[in-house]
Amino acid sequence: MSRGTILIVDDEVSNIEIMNAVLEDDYEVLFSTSGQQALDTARATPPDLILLDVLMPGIDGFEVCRQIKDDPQLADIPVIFTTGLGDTDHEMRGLSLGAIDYVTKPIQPAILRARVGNHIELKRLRDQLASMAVTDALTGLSNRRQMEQALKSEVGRLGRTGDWLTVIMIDIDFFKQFNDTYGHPAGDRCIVMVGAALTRAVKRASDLPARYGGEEFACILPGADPEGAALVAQEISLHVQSLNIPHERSQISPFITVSIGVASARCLPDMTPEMWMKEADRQLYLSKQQGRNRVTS
Ligand code: GH3
Ligand code: MG
Ligand code: MG
Ligand code: MG
Repeated sequence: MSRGTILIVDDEVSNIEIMNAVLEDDYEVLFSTSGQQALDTARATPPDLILLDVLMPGIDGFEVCRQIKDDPQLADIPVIFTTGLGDTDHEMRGLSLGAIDYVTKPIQPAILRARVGNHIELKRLRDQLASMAVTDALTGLSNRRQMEQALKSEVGRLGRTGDWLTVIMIDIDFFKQFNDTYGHPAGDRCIVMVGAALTRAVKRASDLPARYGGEEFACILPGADPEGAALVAQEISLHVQSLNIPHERSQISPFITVSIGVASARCLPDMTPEMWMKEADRQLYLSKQQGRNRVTS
C-alpha cells in the first residue's frame, strides 16, 4: 500500500521543518512556500492531504483553500489549516471554506501526527468506497452505474461536436444452460474471462468496457465510426471464441459465444443516452433472433 502523500504549505521554512520531522517517517512529503506554488504542486502531483498555512505573502491560505475546493480535480483533497490565528472567527472561516480541520501553532507533534493519521485514513476509506461504487466486484470492470454516467457525459459532449459515438451491447449465448451444466461458480469464472476478453479487444484509452449486469456487457467507444465499431465488435466476438470455454449444451458451438448489438452514428444534440442503449439493445436482439454468435449493426 502506498504511504500517502502530504503537501505542507508554509512561508516559513522552520515551520515546514517541524512538520516534516513529524510526518516524514510515515508519508511522502511535498513542500510549498507560497500559495501559488501550492496550487501548482497540488495540480501536478495531487496529494492525499494538504497542511495549509493561513498567513502568507501573495495568495493567502484561505484563498488557496477556496481555489482547491473550486477545482473538481482537487476538491476531494482534505485541507487542514495550520496557523497561529487561533481565534474562533478565523477557525470558522477556514472550516466554512471546506477545510476538514484546524491545527494551531506552535505545532504539538503528537496532535499533528494523530490528526493527519485520522484524516488520511478517512480519505483512504472514502477513495475505496468511491472506487467500489463504480466497479463490478466480480470482473473488476466498470459497473452499470459508471457506464451510464460515462454515456451521459459522452452523449452531452459529442452531441455538441456532432462526432461519432458507438455503443456496443454483448450478451453470452445460452448462458442459463452453461450454469445448469457446469454450475454457478464455473458460470462466474466464465463471466470473468469474457470480461477480460472484452478488455483486451478494446484499444483506445477512452473506450469504456463495462459489465452491464448478469451475463451482459456494454462498451462505449467515443469517436468510433461504424467501420471502426464493426471491427471492435468482431474483435470482441473472436476474443471470446478463442477463450475456448467448453459449452456442450450450446445449440450453436462447442464453445462459449456472444451475441453483439452495435449502435454507431454521429451524435446529434437531441439524442439521449436512453436512445443509444435502446438501439444497441435492439441490434443485440436481432443478433439473438438471427441465430446468435454474431454482430448486428
Ligand atoms: P440467450 O442466448 O438468449 O442469451 O440465453 P441465456 O440463457 O444466456 O439468457 P437468459 O437471460 O435466459 O439467462 C441468463 C443467465 O445468466 C441466467 C442467470 O442465471 C445467469 N446469470 C446472470 N448473472 C450471473 C452471474 O453473476 N453468475 C452466473 N454464474 N450466472 C449469472
Ligand atoms: Mg505564514
Ligand atoms: Mg441476457
Ligand atoms: Mg444470454
